[in-house]
Amino acid sequence: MRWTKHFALAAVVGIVTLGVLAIAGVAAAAIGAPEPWQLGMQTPASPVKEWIHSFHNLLLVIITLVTIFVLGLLIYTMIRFRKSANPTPSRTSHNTLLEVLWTAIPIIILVIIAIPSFKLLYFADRAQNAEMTLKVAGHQWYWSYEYRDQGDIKFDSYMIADSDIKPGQKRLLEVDNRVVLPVGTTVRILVAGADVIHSWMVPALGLQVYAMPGRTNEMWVRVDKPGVYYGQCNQICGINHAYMPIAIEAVSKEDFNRWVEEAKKKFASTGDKPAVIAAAETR
Ligand SMILES: [Cu+2]
Repeated sequence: MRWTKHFALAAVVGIVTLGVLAIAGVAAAAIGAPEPWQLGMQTPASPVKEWIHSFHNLLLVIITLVTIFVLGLLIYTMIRFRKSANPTPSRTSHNTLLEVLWTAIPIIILVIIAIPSFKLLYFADRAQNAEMTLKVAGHQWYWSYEYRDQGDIKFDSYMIADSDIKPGQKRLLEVDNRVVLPVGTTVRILVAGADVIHSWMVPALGLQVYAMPGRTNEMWVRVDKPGVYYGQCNQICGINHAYMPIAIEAVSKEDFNRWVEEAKKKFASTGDKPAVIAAAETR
């Protein structure tokens, strides 16, 4: 049965190649934003995301091995026990050893997955010794932010419309007022919804928090590298759901303190909304 072996080998090579491509795609992605033809997740830039990333890679290895094993078993069975090679089938209906194995091995695999999964959930859940707090509120269809520890800075953040976009700005991702955060600082993030359910998601930082009306959800972030990290609302929240992006600018602690002083003056009077958004809201 030489062609059988060749076929099985080709299938294994194909699956392994796909797995390697998926991991390579992760390594090639740029910081903080999606790329054309990107494969895999964005490069991690926070401790939570690093962990999510390595957990994803562990799952990728496990799922690849399981898939190769099941595919090999299927191909072997189809060829070895086909009618012409096996005209009088066996009438065996039980095999205690096999039954114990095919119950125990999947349980062991699930436990191997569950342990790092629960550790990660608890790690991401609450900030240990947070140094500052950012309050986020989801609105139809923009975000508003509050820095209570920095003299109560408050501002709204709207998407830059296609008609106003400048060269270099990312379409559907750039906003008028970015969230500014200091790098290397543990930031507690409190998220709520002002009208309907939204979700505040920034992939490169491993952030995804539901913005529920009447409830405050918590998460935390410590941005490792300065840069701009983009995200979007990822809970369908109405007609402009796709047009309420998030942009986080991570800067050094000195630059952050400078920004705080400027922001106190800049956002002293808030409430001005771009005409496009105001019109959409009253529609
Ligand atoms: Cu939304």
